[in-house]
Amino acid sequence: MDISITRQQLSQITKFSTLHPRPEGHKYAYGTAGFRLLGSLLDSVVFRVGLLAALRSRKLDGETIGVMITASHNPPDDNGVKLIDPQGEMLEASWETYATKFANAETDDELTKEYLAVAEALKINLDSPSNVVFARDTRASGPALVAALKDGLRAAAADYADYRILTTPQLHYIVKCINTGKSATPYGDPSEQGYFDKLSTAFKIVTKGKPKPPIVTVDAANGVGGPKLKELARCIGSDYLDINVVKDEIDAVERLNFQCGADFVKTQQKLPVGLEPAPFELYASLDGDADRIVFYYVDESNKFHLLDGDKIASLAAMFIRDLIAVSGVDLQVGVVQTAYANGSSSKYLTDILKVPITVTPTGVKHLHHAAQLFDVGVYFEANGHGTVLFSNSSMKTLESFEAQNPGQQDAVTTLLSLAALINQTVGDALSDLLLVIAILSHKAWGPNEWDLTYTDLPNRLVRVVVKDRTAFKTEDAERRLIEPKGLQGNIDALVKKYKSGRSFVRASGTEDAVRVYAEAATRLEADELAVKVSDSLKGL
Ligand code: NG1
Ligand code: ZN
Repeated sequence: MDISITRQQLSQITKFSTLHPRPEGHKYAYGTAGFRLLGSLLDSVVFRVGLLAALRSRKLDGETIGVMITASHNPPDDNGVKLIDPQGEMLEASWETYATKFANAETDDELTKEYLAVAEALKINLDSPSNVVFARDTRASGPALVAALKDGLRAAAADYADYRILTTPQLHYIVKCINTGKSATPYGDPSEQGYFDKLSTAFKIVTKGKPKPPIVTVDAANGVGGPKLKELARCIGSDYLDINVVKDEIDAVERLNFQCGADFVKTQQKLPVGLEPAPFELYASLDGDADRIVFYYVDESNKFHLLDGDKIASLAAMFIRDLIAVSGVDLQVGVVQTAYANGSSSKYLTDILKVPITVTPTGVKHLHHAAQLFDVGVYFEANGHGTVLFSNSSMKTLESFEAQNPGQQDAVTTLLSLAALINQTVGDALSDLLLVIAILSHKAWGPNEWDLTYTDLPNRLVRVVVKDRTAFKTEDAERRLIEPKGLQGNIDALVKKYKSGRSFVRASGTEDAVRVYAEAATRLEADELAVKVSDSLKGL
């Protein structure tokens, strides 16, 4: 390592850092969603994330790292930042600790020391190439945070490219495209147009010869998904698809995720405010950075029916399982869920579809890794974040498969096009939207036929504030408590009293509280079970 370059870089970091002072008294933590809090508290954090991204790229021989500035479904005044690893995956867990350390360094000097300490511990040559790309959502605090990020990247002497406003999954796509560009299997053209072209071409192949799908109305949460979806729909063309985008006021920044969007619809179990749906038409809501989607419809009596992440996973698993069966390829589709997946969905997958399920702790990175173990791994959180991963070996199997008849050939072509249609890096609301529309079009189903595949068990999610949430330790993918001692026995005794009863308690990873989940055969019983389990936490 060239000493003079190192010295120069460290002095630049100290110098630039004085422009991005750390607010006093705030403790930052890189959690499941990166750093996420009030935008006004993030300037120093984003500057420091720039330094870390530069180091991460150097550690990986100059592979490109992504930085996304977004707070997803959070309110407009929040913002956040997270790193994207070279294959478009979430940041490797061991680096989350460095991110937290950087963010909390008290002084400019301490920060510079931390930077050097990481470089030395991981044998990173500060003189080596570093490449970073970044983008942001539509929040008002975005441009200033981008400026802080650029300062961090300049201070650390990284090369960077600003992709301006993108959805989170678009940036994941671009990172993977850049890093696979020279490989035997390039993922795509590393540009927004490349993303639109890849999805629209795949959609047209998957739906070839099928009737044009009925119109879909999409609530874009007044976020970045609105303009991007319109552009995607334009690329596909109105001969193939009719999409009506509502809640697309990205300039009315205070309306972002306000009384609309995927999180509102899922947690409130109701329509976005102001939407007046026609019975049995398909509706969907995105979140603020377009990596989550939930669907819904109303019936003839205007009753709201939610089609959440579990319903999407079941639909996708069924469709892919059937295509594999028709094609005769030797591949296994599996589904990854968390404990929050509705019990009916798990039963449907296991008993009816005979598809294996893995249950992981909450957090997309756990689901993603577990899905990689299947030939074709479908994963979704109930809240609508998810995707379908095709392993490298299944891609090779499909590409080299010699079909014996046109039916087999069709099925293999559809499977290969699905792998292109579905974002292979991360849950992507736009790609998931097209996936669902394509499947419904194949089956000639409307939302109610899809809904009929199984009936959700009534459920209730309660947030309970406790003295110390870290006292809650779980096992069995968060489905059982090992501490506080004795509590699980009480929960078991309560659950036994309810038909189809299930309940579990775990500490939230994103809020200072624990969550109680309960489901049972009827609405009344699910509510009662949730209340009783919550009551059993009193005094803790
Ligand atoms: P926590 O706060 O750990 O329950 C929540 C969601 C997760 C996930 C993360 C990250 C529920 C019950 N939990 O986690 O599914 O989306 O936020 O955003 O929905
Ligand atoms: Zn999101």
